[in-house]
Amino acid sequence: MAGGTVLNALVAALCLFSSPSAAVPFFSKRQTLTTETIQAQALANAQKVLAGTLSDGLTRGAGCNKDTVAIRKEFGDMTKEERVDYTRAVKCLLNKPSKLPAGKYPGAKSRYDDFVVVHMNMTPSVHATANFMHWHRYYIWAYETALKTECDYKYYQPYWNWGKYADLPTSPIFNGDEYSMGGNGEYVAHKGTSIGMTTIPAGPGGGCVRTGPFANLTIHLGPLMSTMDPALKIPSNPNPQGYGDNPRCLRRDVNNFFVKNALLATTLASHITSNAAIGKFQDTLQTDTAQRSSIHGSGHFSIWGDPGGDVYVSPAEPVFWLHHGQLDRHWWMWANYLEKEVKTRTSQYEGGTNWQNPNSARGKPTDPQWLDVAAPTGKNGIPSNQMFSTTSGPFCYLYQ
Ligand SMILES: *[C@@H]1O[C@H](CO)[C@@H](O)[C@H](O)[C@H]1NC(C)=O
Ligand SMILES: [Cu+2]
Repeated sequence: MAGGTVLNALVAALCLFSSPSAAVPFFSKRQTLTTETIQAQALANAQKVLAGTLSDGLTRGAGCNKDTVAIRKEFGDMTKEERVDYTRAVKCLLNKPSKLPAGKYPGAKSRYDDFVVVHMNMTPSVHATANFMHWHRYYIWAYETALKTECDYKYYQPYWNWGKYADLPTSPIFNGDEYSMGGNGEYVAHKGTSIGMTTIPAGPGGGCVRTGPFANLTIHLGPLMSTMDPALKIPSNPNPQGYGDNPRCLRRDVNNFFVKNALLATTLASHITSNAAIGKFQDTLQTDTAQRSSIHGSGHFSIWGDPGGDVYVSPAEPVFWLHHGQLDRHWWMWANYLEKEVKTRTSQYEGGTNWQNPNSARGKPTDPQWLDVAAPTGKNGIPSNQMFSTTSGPFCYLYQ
């Protein structure tokens, strides 16, 4: 891809551009629900759906019920034992061999990297598209499944509640202790960046992660679209598609710029309560306004660094999965928190199939989605309409 095309693509996907519809304010005077109330209502309704006392319009087998359903927790709400088992299992995937064809992706050094390659391959067809949330739901579930089946992880995929921590570097996710997801990067002098309408100031990190379970983690794939200060001289990948082996440290620039604005709990609640149709909901989730950058992009850029700030390679940042877990939860809350809307919202599907072309072919609920080598055995190519609910199709989980 040409540089300009690549930048447009980033802007479209990591969400930092304005559109006429995005000028509509999120806030409305009648909205007073908190994210806690929204969560509680969504869970109550989703449990009714599971019990068969409320219809979401889908059919589901008896295999997923109140006794078998998994409960995904916020990372900080997990016990220390649960958190340590999670990072142990992630490190296990980082140490297992890749299942990709030998030689095709020289930077894919581990089973974990298989997931990164799949995301790199799929990026243009799963961002700013109809399947954005469906594909990522499927992708996270496949990762959770790999942690459990290939690395004996005993619990479920955690999420990062964006509105919960006012100071991210000292939060249970990033405080760098043995129960965290590793610390911030070491401080190195660097500049911020400007993407679309948003200027991101340099944060308190920028260097290698030296503390916690992912201290000195080596990243091999990418970068493909780094957003870090070029003065940091992050080495380029030997392969133009980013698939070559480019060993370098995991860098973070965990910062509070976004949690003070786009990721405030009040902003998140308003986003859920102010967008009744999926098209509006998705667009406003992924696009900037003059007031604030998009919710999805803001999570990524709260971690930033390399590869966290790279739209193609960002799953190589271990906290990617907590961020996208929360994105899935945000969609789940939107679909479930109003009892009368559950049926309508569950099956809504709208948008194109290519991130750079808003006029690309419309996505259809029957479109199969692909995870290739990341799919659990026999579970590749599942259509989007099997991903409408977290308790139907291949899934059986709720959020607490
Ligand atoms: C990480 O690497 C640095 C620099 O090589 C080294 O000083 C440090 O001990 C390492 N830390 C861990 C936890 O391995
Ligand atoms: Cu993605």
